[in-house]
Amino acid sequence: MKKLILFLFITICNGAYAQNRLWYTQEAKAWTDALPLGNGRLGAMVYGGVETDHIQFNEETIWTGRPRDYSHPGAVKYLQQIRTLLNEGKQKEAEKIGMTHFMGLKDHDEVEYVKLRANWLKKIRANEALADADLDIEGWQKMTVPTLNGFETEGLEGVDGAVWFRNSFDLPEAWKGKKLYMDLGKIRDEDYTYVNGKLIGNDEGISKKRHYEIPADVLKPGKNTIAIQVINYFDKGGFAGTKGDDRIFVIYPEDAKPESGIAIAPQWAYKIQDEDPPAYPQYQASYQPFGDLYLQFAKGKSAPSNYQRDLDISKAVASVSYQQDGVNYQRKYLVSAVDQVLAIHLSADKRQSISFKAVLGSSHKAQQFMQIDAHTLALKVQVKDGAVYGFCQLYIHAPKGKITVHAHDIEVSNANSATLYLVGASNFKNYQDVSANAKEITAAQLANVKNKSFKAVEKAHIKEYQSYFNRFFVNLGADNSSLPTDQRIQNYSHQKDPALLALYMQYARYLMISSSRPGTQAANLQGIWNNLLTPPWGSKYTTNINLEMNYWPADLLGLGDCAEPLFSLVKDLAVSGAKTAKVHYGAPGWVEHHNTDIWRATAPINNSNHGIWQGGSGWLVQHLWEHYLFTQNQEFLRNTAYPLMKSAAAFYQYNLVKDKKTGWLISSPSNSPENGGLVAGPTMDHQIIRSLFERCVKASEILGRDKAFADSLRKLIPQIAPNQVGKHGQLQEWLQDVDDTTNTHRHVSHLWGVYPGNDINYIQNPKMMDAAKQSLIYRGDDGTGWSIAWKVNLWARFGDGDHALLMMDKLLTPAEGENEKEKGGVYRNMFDAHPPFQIDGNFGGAAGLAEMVLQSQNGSLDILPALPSALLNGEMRGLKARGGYTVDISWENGKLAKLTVKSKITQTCRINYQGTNKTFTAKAGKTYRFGAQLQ
Ligand code: FUC
Repeated sequence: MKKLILFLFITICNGAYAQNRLWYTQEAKAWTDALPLGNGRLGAMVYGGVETDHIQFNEETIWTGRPRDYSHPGAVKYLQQIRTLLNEGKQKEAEKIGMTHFMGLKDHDEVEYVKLRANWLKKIRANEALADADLDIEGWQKMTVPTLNGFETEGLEGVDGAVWFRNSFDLPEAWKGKKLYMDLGKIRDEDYTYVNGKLIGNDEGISKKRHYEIPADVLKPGKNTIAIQVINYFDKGGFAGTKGDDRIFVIYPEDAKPESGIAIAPQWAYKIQDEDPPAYPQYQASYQPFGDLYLQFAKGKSAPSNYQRDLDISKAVASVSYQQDGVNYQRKYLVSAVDQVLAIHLSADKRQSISFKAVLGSSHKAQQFMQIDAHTLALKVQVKDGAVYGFCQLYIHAPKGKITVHAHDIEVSNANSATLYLVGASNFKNYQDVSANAKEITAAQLANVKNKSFKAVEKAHIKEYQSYFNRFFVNLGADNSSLPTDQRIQNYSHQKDPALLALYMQYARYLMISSSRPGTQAANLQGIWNNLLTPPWGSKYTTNINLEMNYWPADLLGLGDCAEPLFSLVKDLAVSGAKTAKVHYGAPGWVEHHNTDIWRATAPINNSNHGIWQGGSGWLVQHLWEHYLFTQNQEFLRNTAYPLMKSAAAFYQYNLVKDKKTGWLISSPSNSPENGGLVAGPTMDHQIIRSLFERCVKASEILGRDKAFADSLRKLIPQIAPNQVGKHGQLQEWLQDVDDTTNTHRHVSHLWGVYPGNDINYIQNPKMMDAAKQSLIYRGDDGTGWSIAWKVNLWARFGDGDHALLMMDKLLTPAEGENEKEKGGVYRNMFDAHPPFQIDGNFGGAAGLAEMVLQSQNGSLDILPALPSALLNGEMRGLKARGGYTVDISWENGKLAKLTVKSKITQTCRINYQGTNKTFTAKAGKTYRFGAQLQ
């Protein structure tokens, strides 16, 4: 009997373990193979190499830039002119004025930059010695080109400036006296190309393929040298190849084709000439990596065996284990919120067999190492072109071992085990203040943790982490987790492995708990994980879909408190956005356009054809309203949500203008996010504004205040341009019926009203729902990661679970296909691929899976509103619903089996299960159980 209980216990534990586990039989090669850890503030990516382990780490406040004002003084003078031009149908002219006078201010003045750049260029061009034909290039470094993502991925991380590349070719006898051509593909950003010391070509532009003529008289018999000065002003630099199949790095005579030419050897010698170009003007700041910790071990005598690397998301602990030379090694990694530390523990089953060097490093050029004491090494990094520095301290405790702290590393020999504690902080206090003392902060963190055993740190960490994680449970059936996760993704189908969907859901929760906790910064485009100095889209906050999507699953999946950083971001934006409202629109209240960063930028950026979009503030504050609906926390509504909603509404109240043709109130100038250019009256804006006004009215009723304000909104609501059905049966994306049904743009902005909004639904406006669905059909099923995730939610709102599941399947396709070409899907570590990595898809997909099982936007608990027919059996426990409900649902054979409802407050509860209704008074805190027919 005892044995049976033990067996059952082990089976259950293993089952639960397997379900919440990502695991691999090899170390990470790419960054997107590495396993993410985080405590909301510190992030780490674990590669888990046997000989060299790499732990890349982040701290959420290390960004470029500085506290500053982003609004463009005088912009408001052009507002009317832009509106008039749009009214007259002169979009291009309106965009031109917008671009010159209405965009936010860049960090570093552009006019000044042009001068500085010209001077710098003059300086580096003055020295052509590195082009000399006979130059001795002994000692130059080597690089294989092309590098599609620039030379920064080949060891020149962070290098902006001038880099010389050298190579040579032998002139075939038969080509003597002929003029030749040389094709080099794309070069970022500018190049000066020499053959035998003579300049033969120069061009600038990252998308132009370089095709140069080599005059016959430049050539000589035998060896000819090529020297190219590559100038990279900012971001990626170097030979970027081509995306197509064109043959490049080839030389051929004028009368021949590239195919018959001679290939230039892919290995080039290079030398950095100057790394200090003038700072590039930027609209907004970028999130930065912090540093890298490498653990270097001696090469074993034999090859390692039984290698495993995993991440247990039920505990937020990663581990690596393997055997080598008769010893079993184990490594554990975690980032604790309790102790604010990245903790690593190395152990072995043979005494004194742990020896390694822990090397600290960073891609930031400005770095300073400090030997703190006999166990501790510190590293300070200064962000280039920015006010922020990061400071970290690595402490090692290694029983029975010898510890030596060197200039850049700590060496440990012959220890029984080793515990590494890495603490890190920056000087960032808030978006207006960078006066924190990171050295003192980290010293205090270290003093707190250093005398604790790894076991104690791990125990406290797991307990705290599980206080979030254990609030929700999901089981969707059959499980392929005996396969390593990368193979599991390759083999995925919802029939064979529906448990991968469950893992995807829990993984999103894991990512949220790890990247967004009360008191931290909001999860950015990459959560808190980033290894690049110039990450895609600055790894900042895009507010025309991405930031909002990050928080779709928060309340729904029991992590409402993890949305606190979003709310505090909104609070800050309301301050900086009030300035933008005034300076750009002469309006009260506050406005946020389509992007923000850690300094709380709110002015339009990038380009007037999509940067002037007024909807950011209106959309963001609805997250606060929804949080109130989910939690029924009146104090939150009174003190936090409503004041921010009200001031966001005040902006639109002032800023809506009467459309001459229709008489409706419209939003102008604006944009249907990133589609169709600058316009007057995009549908999405009106849905957002109408919903915001309605919700403000409700909030004022609940709170019993601001009656006059609510009345003024009430009057405006019916005047706002309504949703319209167009000639193709679609929901119009714009005021005019101009939708192109072949347009498969990734943004589905006009469907905001269906999801995440509720401006359109089957109860109030079924015809409009049909039109919205038609629009989605026209848009198609493909897209970037987040676009697919949005469509999962939309199909769930349309009640079509099978289509929603089809979209989930797409979200789970491997991002890396043949030919290294990436597409929307998942990487091996289950990060969402836009591509590249963008975390929104992870969050949006998880929300979509919940929408299939429970919806609550229409005043009732809608049970299994979009259950895919293929997900026959399953269970979700701990789902949250508007009204303050916690709901557990299980289903069998596609039908409801058990339902449990618990309400936070006493209220009338309506349940709707596929047409069967139940209404009763739910008492606060009492649990109600129902069977298959809601009986
Ligand atoms: C918006 C989207 C892009 C990307 C970027 C971060 O601009 O249109 O697809 O997600 O944000």
